[in-house]
Amino acid sequence: MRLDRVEARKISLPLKAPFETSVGRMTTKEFLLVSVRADGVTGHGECVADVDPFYLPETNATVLHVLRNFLVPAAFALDITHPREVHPALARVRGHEMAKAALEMAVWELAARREGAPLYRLLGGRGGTVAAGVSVGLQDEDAAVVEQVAAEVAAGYRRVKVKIKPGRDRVLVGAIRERFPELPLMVDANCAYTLADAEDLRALDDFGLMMIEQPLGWDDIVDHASLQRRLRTPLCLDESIRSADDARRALELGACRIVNVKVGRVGGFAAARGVHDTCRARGVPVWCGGMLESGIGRLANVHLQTLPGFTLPGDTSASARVFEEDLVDPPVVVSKDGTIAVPEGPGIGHEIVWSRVERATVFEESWSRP
Ligand code: OSB
Ligand code: MG
Repeated sequence: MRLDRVEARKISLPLKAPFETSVGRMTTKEFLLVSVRADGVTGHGECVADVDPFYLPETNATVLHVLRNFLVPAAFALDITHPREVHPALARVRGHEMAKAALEMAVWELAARREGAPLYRLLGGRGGTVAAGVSVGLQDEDAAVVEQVAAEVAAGYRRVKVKIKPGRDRVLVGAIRERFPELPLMVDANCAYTLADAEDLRALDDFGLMMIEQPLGWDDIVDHASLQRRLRTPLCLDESIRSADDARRALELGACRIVNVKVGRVGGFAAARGVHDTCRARGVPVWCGGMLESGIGRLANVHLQTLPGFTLPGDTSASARVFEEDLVDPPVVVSKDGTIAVPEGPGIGHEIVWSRVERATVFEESWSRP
């Protein structure tokens, strides 16, 4: 299979409510949707880069640059027999995992559509349902976070994650624990702490958290290993894991006991499966993170987490929590028992509503095979 055409469109979707983490407050989701076509069939991949480089270094602008000048030309040169071949073929480009992932995910989705099969089948997963967790942002008042947690518990989510930062940790988590003593609860710091804050993080050991996600530097595993030795609570790495080798090194060093897998952060489905396999071989649980994706990326995450090593609920929540109107129909819904049905249709398995995509598109650029 040779790709005939690649298209990248920038899409802007207002969030229902601002989402605040230790790195800032987001009000609009702006992302690139990459579409690839071969023999009249088109597949789609949602890029997880943002307008700013505050989560990881890539931005929508760097993704577009790297796609246009390096990744798309490399992809046009390939004769693809299986989508797993794409990631290694892009290895000459160092880093830029989000750009690689968007293109690579689109090829997997295309391959699934060509076979008329749901994405999970190509990935080696299974049908059924996946367990849904939810990520709750910071609010000006702790009481507002507690109320939001209560709403998510009532909606049926199987695990709640709350964002923390220095000065907004022990008291907040204590208030949630007081109201929900048994709730599977975890926190995510998005790199806001340093080793000098180890005692503040150790204070969280009292709350029986499932894990503390990425407390230290986005490119660190050494300090995380020191910190893990001082904590009872398992650490989970997000930002620091950008390949299967990163996962192996982090586990060898004892930098974490759980890994958050995001397809977009590690360079695509093949790499995500690599992280999954590396962890599974060592008995380390993984779960699927989220990037406030539209339904297109959200469904890709649903399919990924049907792999057997995803033993903890992910950050895949219902579309309606985040957007007034999703780009897919039906939207992603979470049932009262806190699960999401794995689609059985071809590719991501829900229809993309092109009229909504068109309305949300800010600009587009496309390339044809020379
Ligand atoms: O650190 O997991 C994170 C959203 C954007 C960027 C980073 C993160 C998040 C979330 C939200 O926690 C997960 C979601 O609901 O998609
Ligand atoms: Mg995180």
